Order: sequence, then structure tokens, then C-alpha cells
Amino acid sequence: MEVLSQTVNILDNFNHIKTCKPSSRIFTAIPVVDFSDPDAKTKIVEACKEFGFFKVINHRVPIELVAKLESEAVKFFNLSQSDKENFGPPNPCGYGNRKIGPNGDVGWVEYLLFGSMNAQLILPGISENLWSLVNDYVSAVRNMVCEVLEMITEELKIGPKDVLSRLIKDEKSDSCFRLNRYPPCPEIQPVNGRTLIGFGEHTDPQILSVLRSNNTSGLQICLQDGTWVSVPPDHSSFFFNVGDSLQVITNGRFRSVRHRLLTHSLKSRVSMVYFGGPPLSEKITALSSLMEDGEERLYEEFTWSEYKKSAYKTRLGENRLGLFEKSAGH
Ligand code: GA4
Repeated sequence: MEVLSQTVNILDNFNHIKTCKPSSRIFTAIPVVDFSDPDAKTKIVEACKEFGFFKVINHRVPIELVAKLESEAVKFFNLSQSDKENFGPPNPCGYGNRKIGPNGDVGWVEYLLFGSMNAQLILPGISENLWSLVNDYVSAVRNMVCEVLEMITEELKIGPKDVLSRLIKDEKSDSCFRLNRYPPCPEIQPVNGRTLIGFGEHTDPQILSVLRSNNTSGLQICLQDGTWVSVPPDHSSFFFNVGDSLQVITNGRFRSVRHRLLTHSLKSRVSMVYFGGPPLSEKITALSSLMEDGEERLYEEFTWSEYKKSAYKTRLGENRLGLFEKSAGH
């Protein structure tokens, strides 16, 4: 009963959000990018335009590293609740349980947030093993993201190879990382015909995010026509999301994809997500080399620091970029 009332509270929490149309459709058309395919860069750009989302296979990130990090994360989540609470709150680094962000959002999730990876913020008390695996994983995934950004640059023909990748490579880049565990949510799903939310719908504010999960379903993305589709899990691949900043840099050509996590009734979902963000002082605006004659910028220029501050004042599901649209009267 207590669990049920918590569930209803969680659902109430989402009532203010205008969601996409519910659907149990499986996303079978998911763009798959094979790094060993000579056409990879064309496929990436097409996927970023159409969905803001794609899956990468043959990625060269050692699978043993991923497996070791997952098992170390599970060890962490298996600690007692009070031991885990010692690492909280997640501000900007630490443990969080159900509460997401500072503005009252909640989900059926617990997590460890590493708020700013490149600043080498250390989480006091965290096991050395976990810490070193997180660092190795983040640097492997960062390299993969840089590779993707360089392929995008090449395909779009937008100047020096590192025009985008430098934003993530820079030692001042404000990238972050999170380990999530979505506990199983038995018998109470769905409630009143609605499905329980693990992590509510949102777009990522950064440039590109990379998600890897164990073989448990739950991820959904919102298509351009407004329907939600379920992404079949694949523990050996990585899922890439375009973030708000890349939507701005490409002047709306790439789509910052709305996504959310539903709970699973039996299995625990464990995921690791890297968010590639630029240095705080970096100005985010549409790249001149991309703009066509007479094309107007869709968004006001902002620094990443300004956008981040503004994002942290919003609720999870809000349209954060809306505040920076030219037509918003800025
Ligand atoms: C969404 C993407 C990342 O998970 C995150 C999230 C952050 C948080 O969990 O603290 C935010 C959310 C995310 C965007 C709006 C604000 C901030 C919760 C929230 C309500 C770590 C991030 O960078 O932005």
C-alpha cells in the first residue's frame, strides 16, 4: 500500500507535463551505426536529423571495462540504504534516491552522479576500484564521442576536424556521468492505466550523451510525430542522444531527442550515461560555417554556464530551449 501511494505521488508529479502520445510500439527502425562501415558518418548525420538518436556497434570500447564497471556499480547499489545515503546529496556529485534535480522531480530510480568529470571532482569515500573504473570508462567513451563529432564535422563539411570535438576534449569541458539503478516495480504497473516512470521525459542539455544499459528494457524515445517508442535493450552497444546544445550549434538541423525511462516489473535496470558538455565559458550558437545564405539563427547565443544555470531552474520535462528561441522575445 505504501509503495502504491508512492507510485501515485510519482505519477502526480508528471501531471503538469504535456506528454507525447503513449504507445507500446517497439522502435524497430532504430538507426544502427557500425563504426567499421565506410558510410558511418552519413548514417550518423541522417539519424541526428531524423531522430536525434542512434545506436553504435563495433565501437572498440573494451566490453570487459563496461562489464567491470557494471558489476562495481551493482556492488555499490547493493550497499545498505544508510551507507548509500552517506554519499548524498548529488550536488554536484553524489548519491540520489528518487529525487531528480533540485525542483521536485521524482522517479523510480537511484543513482550516483559525477557532476563534472573533467574537473576531477572526487567523491570522498567511494571505493578506489569504482573511481578508477569510472575514470577509465569515461575517457574511453569520451574518445568515442569525439570520433562521432569528427565524423559529423566531416560529413557536414563544417571546417576544422576538431570544431565540435574540441568542446568535449578540452580539459575544462563540463561533462558529467551517472550510474543509475531502476529497481523492479512489480504488481503495480500500470497504475490506473498509466505506466510508472523510472526517469521522466526530458531532453539532455549537453552536446551528446551516450547510454549503455544491462539487458533490461525501459528506454523510450519520442519521435517527430509525437509518439513514444520503446528501444529494445542491447547491452553490447551504445545509444547516442543529441542534446540541446548540439541542436543550437546545428541551428535546429539536429534534434535534441525527448526520452524517458519506464520501470520493468521484474528486472533491475542498471545504466551508465556519459553527458558530453562544453567548457562553462564556451559560447553556444549556430556554427557560421553551417549557415546558408540568409539563414537566421533560431536561438539566442548563450554560454554553457548560462544554459546550465537556467536548466537547473526548470522541471525535468520542460522545454528548456524554448527560453532561448529568438521568437521568445529575448
Ligand atoms: C538531464 C540530463 C542529465 O541526467 C543531468 C540531469 C540533471 C540532474 O539530474 O541533476 C537535471 C536534468 C538533467 C535537466 C534539468 C535539471 C537538471 C535535473 C533537472 C530537473 C545530470 C543534466 O545535466 O541535466
